[in-house]
Amino acid sequence: NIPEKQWAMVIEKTGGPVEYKEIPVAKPGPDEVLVNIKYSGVCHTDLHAVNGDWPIPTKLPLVGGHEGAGVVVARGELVKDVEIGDHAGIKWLNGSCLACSFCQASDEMLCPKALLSGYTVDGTFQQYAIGKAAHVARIPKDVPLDAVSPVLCAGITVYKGLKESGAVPGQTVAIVGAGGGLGSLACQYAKAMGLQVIGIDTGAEKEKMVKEELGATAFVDFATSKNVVKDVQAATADGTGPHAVLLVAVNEKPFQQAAEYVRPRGTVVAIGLPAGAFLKAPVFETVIGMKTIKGSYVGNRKDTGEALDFFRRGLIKAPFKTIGMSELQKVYDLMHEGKIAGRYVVDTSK
Ligand code: 8ID
Ligand code: ZN
Ligand code: ZN
Repeated sequence: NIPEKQWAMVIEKTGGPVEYKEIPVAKPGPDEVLVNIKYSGVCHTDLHAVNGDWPIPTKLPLVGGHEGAGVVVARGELVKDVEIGDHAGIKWLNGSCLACSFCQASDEMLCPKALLSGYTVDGTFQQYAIGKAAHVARIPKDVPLDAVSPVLCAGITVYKGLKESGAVPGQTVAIVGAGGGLGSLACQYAKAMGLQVIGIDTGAEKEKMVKEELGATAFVDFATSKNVVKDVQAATADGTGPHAVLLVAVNEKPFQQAAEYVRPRGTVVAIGLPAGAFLKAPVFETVIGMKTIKGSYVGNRKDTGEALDFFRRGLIKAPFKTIGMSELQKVYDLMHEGKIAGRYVVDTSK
């Protein structure tokens, strides 16, 4: 009972518009599964893809989306370890070669042949999406598909970023963009990992959410603070700054500021991908403070399983709002204005 046609959100050209359309349901290849997507989170990456913000072009026409959670309805003849009826997630890394030196080292996100959902292959803003069986996320059946969908990109990415930061329980991490999709999950993963959180973002709604719902111990409003560097350092116990900084904002400024307020020996992890942006750091303070600056990009299959397990154990509760998939443009508009506290999740049946 897999239909021939389905509803999807499609862009024909870079810049949009994104249109609600009936398109054919694809058939899975030998090593692929077809997932009936129930819910898909909307990541700022989807908006970057529409806008053509990055140096790599997308496929066109394009079905965006890469936080898709649903039920496996078909599989190719080579697929043995995913069953029809299993709950599965299609994430940013749709597939990789599994043979190159990066794949061999479990760094499959660095695979030169990586397939990217909602970017180089069609993604999850459709009712039936294709994923390589080796890479679909295994979602436990007792987990709600709407609430778990943002874990499939935002959750995996911030969990990996926190591991890459080297911060250990008891230490302090600053989350820059704490009120957004990645940021709200970062606050929750950080807390679950035993870290103290300083949230940096703007506005009363995000401040309330970050402090009261997400468990941050301090909040710095980047728009009203007279000196973000001083305010972030002042929010740490000894005033020397956070041990780690996770940059998940879509704005160049904090990428040029974080190395100033991170603690000596501390690590700045760049995750957000503002268009055309550059990192900057004062050489003197970076050297004499022995500071580390690095990038972090989604996560591997092991990180995926671990991030999902934190969620299954009830450690991750980040606010989300659900909206019909046909209203995706509204979500993009709010996202563009920076007005989303937490994540939007689209319901593919509407
Ligand atoms: O693997 C990766 N590296 C990866 C994975 C997933 C997403 C990277 N990303 C990238 C996205 O492409 C995007 O560039 O992470 C970025 C954040 O994605 P998001 O969380 O989905 O975006 P959002 O929900 O719009 O949240 C952004 C937040 O940043 C705040 C905004 O107020 C918003 O809450 N912000 C901004 I814009 N400027 C800020 C500043 N100067 C700021 N917060 C603090 N200081
Ligand atoms: Zn994403
Ligand atoms: Zn590879």
